Order: sequence, then structure tokens, then C-alpha cells
Amino acid sequence: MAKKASRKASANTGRGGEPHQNVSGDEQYLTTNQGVPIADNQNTLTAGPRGPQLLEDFIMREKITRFDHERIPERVVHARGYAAHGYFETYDCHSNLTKAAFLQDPKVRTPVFCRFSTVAGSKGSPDTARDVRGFAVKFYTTEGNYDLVGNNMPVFFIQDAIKFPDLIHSVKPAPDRDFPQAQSAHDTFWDFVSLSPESMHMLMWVMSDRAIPRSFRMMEGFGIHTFRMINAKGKVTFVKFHWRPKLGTFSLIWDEAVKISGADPDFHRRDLWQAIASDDYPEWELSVQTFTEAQAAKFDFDVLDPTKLVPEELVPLTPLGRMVLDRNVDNFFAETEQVAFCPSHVVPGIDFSNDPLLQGRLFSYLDTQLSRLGSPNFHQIPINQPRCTVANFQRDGQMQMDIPAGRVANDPNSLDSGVPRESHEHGFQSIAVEESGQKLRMRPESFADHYTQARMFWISMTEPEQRHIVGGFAFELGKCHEPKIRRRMLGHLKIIDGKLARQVATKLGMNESDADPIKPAVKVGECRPSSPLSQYAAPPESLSGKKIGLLTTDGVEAKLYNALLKAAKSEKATLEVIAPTIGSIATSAGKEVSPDHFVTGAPSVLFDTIVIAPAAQHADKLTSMAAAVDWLRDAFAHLKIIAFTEPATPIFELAGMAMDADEGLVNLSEQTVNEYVAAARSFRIWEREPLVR
Ligand code: HDE
Repeated sequence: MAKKASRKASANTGRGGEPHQNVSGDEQYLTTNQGVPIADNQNTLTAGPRGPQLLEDFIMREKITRFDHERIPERVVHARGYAAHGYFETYDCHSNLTKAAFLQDPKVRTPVFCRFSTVAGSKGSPDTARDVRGFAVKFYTTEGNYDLVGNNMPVFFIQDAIKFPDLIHSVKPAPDRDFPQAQSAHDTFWDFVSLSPESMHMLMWVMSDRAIPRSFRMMEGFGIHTFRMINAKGKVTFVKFHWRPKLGTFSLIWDEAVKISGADPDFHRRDLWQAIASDDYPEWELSVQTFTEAQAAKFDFDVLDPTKLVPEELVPLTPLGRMVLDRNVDNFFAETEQVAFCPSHVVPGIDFSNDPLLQGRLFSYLDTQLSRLGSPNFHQIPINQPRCTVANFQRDGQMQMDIPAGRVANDPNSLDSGVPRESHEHGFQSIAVEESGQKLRMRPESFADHYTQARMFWISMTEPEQRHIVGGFAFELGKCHEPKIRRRMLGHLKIIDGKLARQVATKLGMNESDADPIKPAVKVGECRPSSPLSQYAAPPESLSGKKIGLLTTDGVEAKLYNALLKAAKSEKATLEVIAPTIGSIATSAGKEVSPDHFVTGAPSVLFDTIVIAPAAQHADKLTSMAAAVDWLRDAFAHLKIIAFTEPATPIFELAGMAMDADEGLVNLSEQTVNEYVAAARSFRIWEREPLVR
């Protein structure tokens, strides 16, 4: 097994290598990859000071060749992602449900590596694009690696894996012009999904706030497919996996997301990195919905259909344990880029179902790793290495890192003693399910209802959430140039809900009668709202994990500044100071403060709530800046809680805004900081929205 690369070394020290040192051991040498010390890393070998370069310069050639080969193919989907290390702790012994080792002992901490991602955009695309987010967790268990490769939405666009390349080609940039990047708002995507009614439920999720999360730390995660668990006695249970964030589930507003894409394309990764770097570790609870095959047979949808969810009113969540992310990666490429998730990586106690999307995924991920990482030995890359013994007779291949000893590479054998043997008792055993039937290409009839759960999602939303869904559809369809696509989609929306279709039609300048007549394959069923689907029906009132932006100037009132700092700390929020320039300012008590940002570099979209508190004698520094006025206007338009002091009055005047427009505007002094914090916990003033948009 590889020795861990030295954490202290900043240079590439090679596999298990120590930094090269001089004889006295106090200095680190730069070397070639062969370990030869380098005397000059600034100049290529030439014939004379102004002469041609010499081919024999192995140092220059090695360095440039290595550079030329730095990139590996980015992931074909989920290319843009960010990850962190952490651990998983089970609350209890879940032996009634599963024999999986990591779910037995509450005293055991199982290491995890968790990668969040967008789906459509390439590696350099902005974090806040409207998209599904990947939520992939690798558990390094004592019985091998278990990968739970999920998303932040509980359903998917398609029912059969064979449609995946078409779905992804439709959302990716068009092959002739190579745009648009990281966007679904274009003809090919809407043409494809409007011709695939099975996408309707997922489209409701993707047009909702869920597709523009506030933070990875404030996102739910779902395994989507139905899986099976089996316990030591052979009892089998169907399960659906859910991750719920401790901070609650929050989202951006579309206009905010668009502006953040420009102001900070790394918004989500920066947020996760900063939280972990400042020891504010994000946490999620892992739960399952459990049901038997007999129960599943009574549901009015098929649990093998990945476009359906199991409402929590039907099957409540059973909490299993918690995941904490507490360590940023040391090297993005080595860890985040090279991590290889595969839904086929399961451990004894967990098994698959016949969900046709899952079955296709079981093939795809291993195959993609071979293309991306280039070798069947990808499991030997440190981030992919199991933390338990790996012992078998597979051998050779590109980049073999181990040096297996002995003459035997076959099983069974009687030539070597002490070689690994299969174990019926401990080994992974597929659940012995009986399967029979004709060989055919056919979608089951039980998958035919594409509208009932889409409607359930719609009627479960609060009014603001419904507004945003309408806005999402109108924006995306408005970007389609083909009127027939809009007409077709309107036909689908009419089946989901009349009000939804009417509102989208109005925003598109269409009439309901423009909708294509579409006949559902089966009658749309009755459904009731399911409250856990709404993010804002009962959100946690909390500032935890959120960011307060304080726009101020030199001479900021010291007592107020200290009170805000204290409040932020006790709320587990962050206070960041924004000043006219990045140069130091001093409080009224003379204490030096280094601003975190200057106002043109940090628009208010980067903060959850804002305070505008310039010193009276320097307020003109802000009023002379258009960015400061936009700061206020945007925060108001994004429904944020805004606190201000008297010297901020001219900024309100320039913005043409009243200082008492609603209860989200708080006149701030050292004494009213608590009042402001209480208001800010509510996150947004939804009643303001119809007035500003
Ligand atoms: Fe993936 N998916 N996917 N997917 N997926 C990949 O594997 C694929 C699907 C998901 O952070 C690829 O390593 C097929 C559903 C995540 O590294 C690839 C189908 C769900 C990640 C692939 C699906 C996901 C991927 C690309 C249709 C939610 C990122 C690179 C059957 C449950 C993992 C890679 C990471 C990545 C194939 C559908 C989640 C090509 C064929 C449904 C979170 O193998």
C-alpha cells in the first residue's frame, strides 16, 4: 500500500516520496521526476546566450512535456464540481435493516469524500447556473468502498438509461456553434424534453428554486432510485436515500444567481471551502424511507420508476446517521478531479433494484472511469483506494502502482499458502431475487403516468415558489426560437395545472389556446400536496451559515461594529466588511479594520442580509459610487433584510427608496442589533416580491 505523500511538502514529491534535501537536511531541492537535483529552473540550455535551444535539455523537455499532459478529459457530465473530506457516524445499530458494516456501530467513524457538482456546464462554468446538482458520497467502509451517487432532486428526467446520451446532448452546447454553455434555456433541450413526457416531473424541479441553491451546505441530497437493503437474517427492505442539511434548504433568486455568475463564478465552491477552513463544518442527516415489496405494490406509482418519488406522508423518513465535512482537499486535481464514483460500488447489506435507469448507470460509471482516468488501476489512485485490504489476482495494466509478489495469479490454486480465498460468509452476495419474462424492449405500463407527481409538486409549493417556477419556465421557453416548442410545452403544462399554464402563457405573450393538444397516455391521478417538497413552507428561522455584508467607511461606529461582530458570532453567521476601497479603515475608537472587499468588487448579491452604516463624515465616499446605490437597490429587489444607520439616508434617496417600505428595513443602532438579527433570521421578505418584480 502506498505511503501517504508528505503534507508538508509544497512541491510534487512523488508517490510516497519525501522532499529531496541537501546533505545537512535543512533545505528542499527542486528535482526532475527522476530525482535529479535542478541547478537552474529559469533558463533553457542554449548554444551561447543568444543561440538556439538544445534538444538535449532533458530538464526543459521533461517539464514542458509534463505540462502538455496535465489535463485529463473532464467528466462528460458533472464536470464542474467541488469536494471535501469528512466522516459518517451511524446513530444506532441498524442491523434490523442491513448488515452493512458502517451502519452498525455508533462508535465508528467512517471516512467519507463528498463531491457536489453541476451537470451540464463544463469544468470552468459558473457555479450558480440553473441545473441539477450532483451529491456524490464515497464511504470508505471496513468492507470496501460504498458510493452513494445522488442528486439534489429526488427524481430524474428519463426512465431508461438508453435515453441519457440524447438528454445530455440536448442540454449541452449545440454541436455546430458550441453554445450556450451551462444552460438549459435553448431549443435543443426543450425540444427533447417536450417530446419526452416522462421529463415533466423533473422539469418542475429544475424550474424551481431547487436548481439554484444558496449553498452546497444548504442542499438536500437524494439517491433517487429505489435500492434494497438486506440484513444478516436475509430480510430484504426497499429503501430510498435522503440527505438533509442541518442548515436547512435555501435557494437563490434567479436574478441574484445570474449576477453572482459574474461577480463570483466560484460562489458555491468558495462558500464550502471557507466554511470548512474556518472550522464551521457542514452537516447532513442521512435517512431512508423503508418499505416492503408488498407495500410498494399498493402505491399508485411504480417504485422502479425514477421519475417518481415516495411522498413522505406515505412513507416517513427513518434517520440513520450524520455526515460531517471537516477537511478541504490538499490538491484539487489529485482528489476532486481523480475521484471515481460508481453506483456499482456497493457493500454487503446494500443491493440494487430493477430501476432501468439505475441498471444502466451500473454499466456507465466504470466505463467512464476507464476513459477519464485511463487505466483499470484507477482504484489505486489515493483518493479511490479503499481503506481496507484489497486482495485479488487481477493484475498488470497501465500504471500498476503495486508490486504483487509471488508466482501465482489464479484462484483456485494450491501453490501459495496464505493467499486470499473467497468467503461465502463475509463476501458480497446478490439478493436471490427470482426473475423471468420475455426478452423485449418495452416500458412497463406502470411507468405511464407522467403528470400526477408533477402536479403534486406544483400544488405543494408556496406562492413565491410557484411564482419562481412560472418565471423559470417563461425564461427558458422565451429563449427558445422555435414557437412550436413553446406550444408543445404549454400543452404539457396545461395537463399539469391550468393556472401554471395560463401564467406561463401570459409571460410568453401567448394564449392558453396556443397550447398543442396533448393527450396523456393514462388519466392523470388525484393527488394531495406533500409539504416536505416545499423549501419555504416551514423554513428554519436561522442565520446560521449565512453571510452579513456590512457596507461602511472609515470611522465606522465602534460600538455598532462590535455588536454586529458579536451577533454574527452567536448566530454562527459570518460578518464581512465592504468599504469604498480595500485599504484599511479605522473604527470610531481607532481600531484598525481590514475590509474583506471593496464595494465594486463585492455586490450585495454575495450576502444574505446587508447593513449600510457609513460614518457620517465619510458617507459621501459611498454616495459618489454608483456601486453603493446598486448595492442597496439589489438587496431590496432580492428581498433581503436591510439594516441602515442615519448616515445611509442619501444612498436611499439616490436609490429612490423609502426607508420604511416594509418590515425588512431596520433602522439600526447599537441597541437595535438584536431586532435586526431577529428579522434577518427570516431570510427574505416574500411579500415584497410582487412589488419589485
Ligand atoms: Fe450520472 N454519470 N448518469 N447520474 N452522475 C456521471 O460518471 C450516467 C444519473 C451523477 O462527482 C458520469 O464519473 C448515466 C442520475 C453524479 O464524480 C457518467 C445516467 C444521477 C455524478 C454518468 C446517469 C446521476 C455523475 C460522468 C443515466 C442521480 C458525478 C463522470 C442512466 C442519481 C459524480 C463520471 C462525481 C456522473 C452516467 C444519470 C448522478 C458518464 C448513463 C439519475 C452525482 O458515468
